[in-house]
Amino acid sequence: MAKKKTAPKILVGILTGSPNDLPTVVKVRDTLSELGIASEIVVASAHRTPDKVLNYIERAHKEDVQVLIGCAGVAAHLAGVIAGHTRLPVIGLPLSGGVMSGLDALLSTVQMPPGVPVATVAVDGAKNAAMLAARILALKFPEINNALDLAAKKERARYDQTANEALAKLTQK
Ligand code: AIR
Repeated sequence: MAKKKTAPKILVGILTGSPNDLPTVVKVRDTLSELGIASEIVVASAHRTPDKVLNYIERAHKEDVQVLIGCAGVAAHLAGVIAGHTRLPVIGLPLSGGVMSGLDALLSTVQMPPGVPVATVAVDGAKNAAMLAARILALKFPEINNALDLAAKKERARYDQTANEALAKLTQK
């Protein structure tokens, strides 16, 4: 009988404040999965569904999730609330939208009181939220460290090639 495939262990929990955030937030999950890291997205708001946020954190502790990412726009307190309820590393991803184009979310996420850190990435910095989570995980999981090495080599090759092509076009003129 064929062996049943077991689902990969979720290492990163990605929480986001609204279903409307998903077009940006899905890029966090996609970047993680390119590195072979399993994650899950949960829509839960620090203000609208605070019970859901707490329930997820409890489950994440039980299931040994290693890093949490809180994504939200406007009065973006989600990552901060998560950090208040866990000792896991928390990454904050402030999202644009609203009248202040993400500056409100950036300040709401980054300006945490001393003792309760949220590692905040740029507004809409989905890729860096994932890369930072991967770097944290690489301390414990050598295969993730290898995946990051490989990704860096590929990125370097892509960069050099694009630069060479752009310079070649200039000299043709
Ligand atoms: N939000 C939801 N609950 C608390 C906050 N800060 C954020 C969402 C979304 C923005 O409010 O993360 O970016 C607007 O949400 P909506 O659902 O009205 O589009």
